[in-house]
Amino acid sequence: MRTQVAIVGAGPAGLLLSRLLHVAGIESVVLEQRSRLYVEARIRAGVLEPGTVDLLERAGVAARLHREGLIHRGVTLAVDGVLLPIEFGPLGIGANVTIYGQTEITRDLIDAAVARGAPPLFEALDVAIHAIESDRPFVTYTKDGEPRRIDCDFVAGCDGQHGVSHTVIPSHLRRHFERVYPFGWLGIMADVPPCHDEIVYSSHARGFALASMRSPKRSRYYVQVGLDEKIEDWPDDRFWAEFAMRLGPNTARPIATGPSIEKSIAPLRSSVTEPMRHGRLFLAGDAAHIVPPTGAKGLNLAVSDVRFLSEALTAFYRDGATAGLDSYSAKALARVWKAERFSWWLTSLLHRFPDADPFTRKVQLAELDYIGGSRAAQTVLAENYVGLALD
Ligand code: FAS
Ligand code: PHB
Repeated sequence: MRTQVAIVGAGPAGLLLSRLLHVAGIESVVLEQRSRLYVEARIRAGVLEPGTVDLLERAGVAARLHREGLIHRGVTLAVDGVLLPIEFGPLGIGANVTIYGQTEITRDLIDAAVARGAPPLFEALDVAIHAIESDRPFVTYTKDGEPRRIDCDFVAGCDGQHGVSHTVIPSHLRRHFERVYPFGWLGIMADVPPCHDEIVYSSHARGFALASMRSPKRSRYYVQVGLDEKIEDWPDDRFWAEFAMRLGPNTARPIATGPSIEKSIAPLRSSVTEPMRHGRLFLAGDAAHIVPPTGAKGLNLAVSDVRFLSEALTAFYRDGATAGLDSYSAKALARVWKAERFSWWLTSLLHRFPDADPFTRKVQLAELDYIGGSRAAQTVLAENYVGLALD
């Protein structure tokens, strides 16, 4: 088989890139190791920056998002139960965020790919990327036990944090930066009305908690847990009690409890692999960078990488221009590192670090108190939260 761009990974990065290339008249093939059922069942992000919504509109897959997505004009911090609303408009931040699950974006993109007769190649195993330093790269894989090969012009590594594409960059040219946090997030999904009309990030002496949602009838909640904790340590009753304690009595009063329909623990880390391009291989999304979900940046960074890469590939095929391809890594990384900083800062501010001394908690409380009284500090937080300009 031959195509113009071979894409490894059918997460939001790979699926959206394939869609945007199609809109520009460029052929691509998406290779995915998992089944369609598995990919569509994964529960992950929920907060979309305006730039993400804009690109999904350009891709022609935003109709359901506009019907079902929730517009949020602010975000709320809670400090030991005391609420600190941060409204974007009064701070001069004209943008809003949209609440719409990553699961739904994945479904919308797969449906669009199937509708155009170009579904991802699911259950494509043993993907290997070859000859990226030549102008004739190719990808091999196994499908239904049969070895297969795709010849292409470019390879997009969109295979996430456990993918293989970043390993194809020669190790002496690859730089890896990482920060692992001494805690994780236990997340639940429950078909109960959200306890608050905005997202609440709660910093509490017992630990961090997050109140989010997917719809007026479906809530998405998280509590910080230790790295040694297991899902079986957290029956629903224990989660609901701990979640209420960490939000504080006022915010917790409207909590409607109910059975969890999903419950999982995710570790937190920050990491970046540089460069995001080598020869004919381009990395996008979690394949190149991971952020702790505190700043709601993971999915949005994947989308901004895809914006830059799709524009660069479109310019190449339209008029042979290579400037976008040559500047892709530096341009994407400039935005990635700003989001890495914001996500690290908000994680460090809101979580209880197991080895922290009392001084550390006092400094956290002082910074939160400062944010509460400073328009400038709230503007900085809001500007980063809604997403920095895509210049
Ligand atoms: P993805 O990981 O989504 O997709 C990569 C795809 O590549 C997967 O389908 C995988 O099966 C496939 N793949 C991997 N190796 C392959 C191989 N060798 N061959 C073929 N296919 C291969 N972000 C937020 O903003 N908010 C959140 O709350 C949030 N929660 C998260 C919870 C978890 C458990 C995880 C892991 C991430 C979370 N994220 C969150 C971040 C997440 O949303 C990512 O940023 C987003 O999925 C990035 O999309 P992709 O880059 O497409 O990577
Ligand atoms: C979510 O709704 O899953 C969510 C919201 C905000 C975050 C992380 C996750 O920062």
